[in-house]
Formats: sequence, structure tokens, C-alpha cells
Amino acid sequence: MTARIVFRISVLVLLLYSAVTQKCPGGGPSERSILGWMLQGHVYDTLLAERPFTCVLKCREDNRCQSLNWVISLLTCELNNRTKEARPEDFIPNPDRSYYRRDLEQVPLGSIQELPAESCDEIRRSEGHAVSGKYWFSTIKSGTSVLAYCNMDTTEKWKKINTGPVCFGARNDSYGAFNIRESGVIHTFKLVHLSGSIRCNHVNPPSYWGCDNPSHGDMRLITVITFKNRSALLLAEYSREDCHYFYKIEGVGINDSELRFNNLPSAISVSLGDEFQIWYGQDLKDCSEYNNSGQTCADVYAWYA
Ligand SMILES: [Ca+2]
Ligand SMILES: [Ca+2]
Repeated sequence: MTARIVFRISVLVLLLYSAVTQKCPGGGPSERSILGWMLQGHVYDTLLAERPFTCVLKCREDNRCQSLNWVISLLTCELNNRTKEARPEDFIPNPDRSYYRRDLEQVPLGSIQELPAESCDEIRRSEGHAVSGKYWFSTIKSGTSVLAYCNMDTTEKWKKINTGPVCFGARNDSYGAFNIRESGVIHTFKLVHLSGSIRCNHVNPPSYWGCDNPSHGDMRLITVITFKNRSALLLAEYSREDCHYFYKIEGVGINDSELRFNNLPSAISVSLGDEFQIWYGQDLKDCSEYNNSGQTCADVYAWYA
């Protein structure tokens, strides 16, 4: 058989399969192929197959498979670990390929360790309706999947709490206090940088919210919100070390303009006038604060239920 005949037969098979899947009622989220298109850059496995349906079956057997490209001239399929919804920028025309989204039992992106996501946004795009909770990410620690929290609520109700800037230093108990102006139930806080920066020693560079010391790995955030009695709100998973309040939050860097904390394990009720404090972790613990310096000023927002 010449290549041209193989090509024509392949196209015929493809069109037949498209027609079958198109007409299949009650077959779940079955989706016809998209002829002449492919998803590029997300192929994790390639295999030979005489017809696209074999690829569809292979895809169903692998938890990582989210979609596939059928390569018409090579009778090959490329299994993708993403969909075009997750990565619209990588969905491109290709006359020798067809794209199929997985038709049955697609595993939600980030829901298993073998299928980590890159960001909460990517999960949102991929799944359409994702619920808040912990997901697996490939971008937190290189070479491994790590669980982190995603807030998928798109109707967040942020309210600014402070009137003037709230400033906190890094030593000598120089916390920044703010008072609640509206009673209610709060799920979490975020700080928005206004000015200044702080340092945890003389050597490492300053940052808005952290300690830029490589010895702390990816746990470089150290800005903590406490109750008036100086007990820290559980807005992050703090390091177990006695001396510090180091932590990391997926998608938040020590010099990002917004420090958006995780949701509290259980929401707290607040009343008018309640005081909260922003602390630099080492200052709060009176630990290694002798060599600290600087000050960060921020606006404080709370997310009310
Ligand atoms: Ca102190
Ligand atoms: Ca220090």
C-alpha cells in the first residue's frame, strides 16, 4: 500500500469514527474528534494504532490521559496529559492530526499525584466547575508532586479593614495592629503591599513578606497574622521548627504584591473593634531578631462569608 492509500483509509476510518462518536447518545461527555487540530507540548506517550478508536481505549486505561492527538499519516496516537480547555494557547491547527478529548472517566486535573497541575487557574480552566480544596501541583517543588490548597470560589467577598496603612517591622515587637470595622464571619485575610521591605539578616536581600534565605528552601514566607494575644491564626501550614513561622503558599512569592493566605480551617466570628496583629515571624518568636531590619506597610483585606 502506498502512503497515499494508507492516508486515505486513515481519513476514512477517522471520519467514520467521528460520525459514530457524534451520534452516540448517553455516552457521557463523548466528544467528536476535531479534525485538523492538535494539542502541542503535552504528549507523555506515543503509540502505534491502526485506528483512532484503539487510541481512545488506550487513553481510557491511563489516569494521566486527558486527550490525544491522532497522527493520520503515521497511524500513531499521542497521549496528552492536558486538554485544550486547560491549555487553549497550545491548541493549534495541524493538517495531519486530529484532537480527541478523553470520552470516559477523565480524571480531574490535580486530583491525583500522577496528574499534577501547574496552578489553580489551570485546574479551573480544565474542569470548568472545580471545588475548593487540596490539589497536586508540579510547580511547588521541582521533580515531585505536592499537595496545596486552591480556593475555587470566584465570588470572594474581600473587604478592606484598615483605614491607614498597617506597618510591621522585623524586631523589637514592632507588630502592626488593625481593628475590625464590621462584625461577621471571616474565612481568610490577604495583605496588599504598599511600601517598604524587611530582612531576616544582613546577608540575604530584603523582601515584602519573607526571609530570602536559601537555607529555608521553599518555606520563605514569614509574615503572620495573630489574635491580640499573639497566637497565630492558622492561615498557612507553619514550619515545625520552634524558632520560626516559616511557611509557603502555592502561587505566592515573598515579593508578590498580594499575600493571600490559605482559608482558615474553620471560619472565625469577629466583632467590631476586635484587634488583630501582623507580625514578622522571628519578631513574634523573639528568635534571631537581633539581625533583622526594615518595615513593610500593607492594606489588610478580609474575606467575609
Ligand atoms: Ca520580638
Ligand atoms: Ca534573623
